[in-house]
Amino acid sequence: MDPGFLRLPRDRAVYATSRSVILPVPFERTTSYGQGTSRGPAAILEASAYLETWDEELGVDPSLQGITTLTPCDPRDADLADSLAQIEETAFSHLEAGKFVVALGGEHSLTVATAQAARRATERPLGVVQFDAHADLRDKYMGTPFSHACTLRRLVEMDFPTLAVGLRSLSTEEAQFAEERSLPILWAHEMARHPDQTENRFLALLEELPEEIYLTFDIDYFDPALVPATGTVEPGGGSWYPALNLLRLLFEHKKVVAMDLVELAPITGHPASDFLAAKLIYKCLGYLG
Ligand SMILES: [Mn+2]
Repeated sequence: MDPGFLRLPRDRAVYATSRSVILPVPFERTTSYGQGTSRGPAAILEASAYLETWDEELGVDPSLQGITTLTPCDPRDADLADSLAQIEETAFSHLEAGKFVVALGGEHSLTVATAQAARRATERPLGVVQFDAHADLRDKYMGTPFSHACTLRRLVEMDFPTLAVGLRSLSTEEAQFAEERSLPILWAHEMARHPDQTENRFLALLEELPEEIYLTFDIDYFDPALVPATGTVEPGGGSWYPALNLLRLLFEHKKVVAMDLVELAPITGHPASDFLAAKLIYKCLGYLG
């Protein structure tokens, strides 16, 4: 059994009084290059045990809000569609109970399930904010429409308004689809050229989205010099504090109802990426307030 998130004392990890739940989803079926995202949740939980719970930026201890770590949701005997349906039902049950759900991937394909669960639970329009190197707008990839490379395409087709941040890799087909649908995208090259304008542009694009938001954070958003432990690395990604600033703005300006962190593929002996992922989640729980 993995330690719970932050290895909290028992009274801060009681389900009934927890504001948030951590849902490990070691789901990996369609990874195309590197593998190992199924080991992501355990690595994040392990690293989280060594984090300090005091947040020096916020001047509070966000763990006092209560954080329960759930049994992993790992429907590995079902086919892809059934697996996603099981993940959706699991996430939905906790959202319906009023919890802020943090899904730990696993590969990006699980987001279709968790975002849909969040929309059913809120019963209102739900925007999706995606931090990612890749557009994930393919119609099909390696024979399946449920691939990690198709996640945002499915969400757009399900009428989720989206905002993508940090993109720096997509196919011609994906670029055409984004253009046709006028999808809002904050490109990595623009963020690099005009770093002083990034926050204002992010806020302006955010304003166009519904009040309630699902956050999907693909760890390959970050530069691989900072986070090498992911399946499909792309140079030129984000760094730590600018990413935190954008996340803080997101939580301040919108009601984020659930989130995931996906595509961490731990490298044995190099725990820096695992620690970054664990801390990123804890920072988000602090911004949730
Ligand atoms: Mn990606």
